[in-house]
Amino acid sequence: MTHAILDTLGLASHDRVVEPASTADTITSVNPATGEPIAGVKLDSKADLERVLAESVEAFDRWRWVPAPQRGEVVRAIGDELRKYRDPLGELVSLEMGKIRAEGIGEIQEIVDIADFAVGLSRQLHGITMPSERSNHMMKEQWLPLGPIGVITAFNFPAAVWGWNGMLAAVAGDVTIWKPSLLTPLTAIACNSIAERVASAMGHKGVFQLVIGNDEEVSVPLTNDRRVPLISATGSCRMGREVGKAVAARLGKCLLELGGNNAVIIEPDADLDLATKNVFFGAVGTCGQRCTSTRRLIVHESVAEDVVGRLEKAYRSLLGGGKIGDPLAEGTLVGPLIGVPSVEAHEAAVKTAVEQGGTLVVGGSRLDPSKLASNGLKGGFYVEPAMVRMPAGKHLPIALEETFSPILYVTTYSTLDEAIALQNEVDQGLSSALFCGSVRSMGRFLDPGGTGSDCGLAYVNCGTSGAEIGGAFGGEKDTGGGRESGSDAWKAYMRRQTCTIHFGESFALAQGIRFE
Ligand code: UN1
Repeated sequence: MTHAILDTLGLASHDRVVEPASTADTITSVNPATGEPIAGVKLDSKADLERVLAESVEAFDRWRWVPAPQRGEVVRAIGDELRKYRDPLGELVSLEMGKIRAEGIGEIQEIVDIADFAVGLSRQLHGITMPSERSNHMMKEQWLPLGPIGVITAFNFPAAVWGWNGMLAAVAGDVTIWKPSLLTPLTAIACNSIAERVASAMGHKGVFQLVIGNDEEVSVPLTNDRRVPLISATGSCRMGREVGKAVAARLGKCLLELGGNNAVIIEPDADLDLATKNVFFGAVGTCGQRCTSTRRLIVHESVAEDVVGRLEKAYRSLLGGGKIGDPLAEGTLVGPLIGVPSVEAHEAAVKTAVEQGGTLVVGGSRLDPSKLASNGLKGGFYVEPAMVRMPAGKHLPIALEETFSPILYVTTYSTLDEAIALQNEVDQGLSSALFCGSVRSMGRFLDPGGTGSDCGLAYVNCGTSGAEIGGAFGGEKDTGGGRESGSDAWKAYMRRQTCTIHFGESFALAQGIRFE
């Protein structure tokens, strides 16, 4: 446990953080850039979860009484503290998850941004009023705190997704019980400790809870617990189906943010330089480990050779130029995958694509050990991002699946309708993008009748990843339908009450019913 970052963030002396070990009650956090252990983390048991649940219920009973704008003041102070620690926290994200430093820091910035958003929101948790059909009656809606909420997050955004949920939940009057990925527990401890420390110092202990444990001891009982009215879960479609089923069985609420299989369409009149840069970032950035990563390129046949040529050049300069490597080193563009299973899945998908008739244009293997050494790397889970061409106008079966690694499948089309049909052919519906020069193509893609992109996120002349916090984030179909972050996503963390008030004297029923 020699990392300076752990000292700066107070993790080295945190009572949950121990020497690396693999025992039943400890998990080791591994640096994907080297394959070496960073530190051990004590796991929670069912009994620990029970204690956390009881504390959460008590904390909720105090927190719900605090007026929303005062809850906003607490979130403001948390945002300020996160600003102070933004860089070391971002570096911890890079160390534990493997995304490059700029993206790690960007992730903490995303929490700061949503904290700011939530502070403003704390004075705007508006309900509407509506006219009553009866005289001397008034109707209005109000939004009330929901309770302790469960937030299950994935390794790829080990901090920001908690922020999106936790900051909104806090102004809403809820207590957050965070269950992070077991691949990134240190980031969770660091972020949650800051939030809980700041809130406690302002007299509000227990608003930010953390449980770290396996499915059987922690996730399953948390998901099944009726004291937790909302489970917000980010992860695979498989996980989402299980969580969704369990929560539905007790008629609880779910907010699901699951897989994506996002495409970019490039029209013949698009700015090809802009399009190529965005596709490249979307496909190889974060080593293809965003839900919003660009996985498919649907390019007009008249510009396909040009675009593929530009992309191939970019891939080759990435592979040859020492730009894949230590995520914390200056100049690195692509870090490692999270672990060995991801490396294996990457190679297997590329192999399958070729077997299914695809043509491998570039990349696709694990990074050659000799290249690793020449880049000053000792180990780690590195791969070459891959680009695979599919037959014209159709998908290879493998392209319909989400492989969580940097593989870009390319096909061509002749009409925009055909391209949109291809884009919508997958089960997932998270993010989509169109590059075009004409307002007609844009209108077709964003058609108000909904016949364009079927995704929750639709971009024009920008790439599929890198959403801002101000919009509602999430997707349709197998992506799960949930919305997090901006816009009116806060409503998921509150319950709506329709209030009808009679201030007259005469007995009156709705629908004109007489009951004399
Ligand atoms: C995810 O990959 O789970 O839009 C979230 C983006 C980020 C969030 C991605 N702001 O790419």
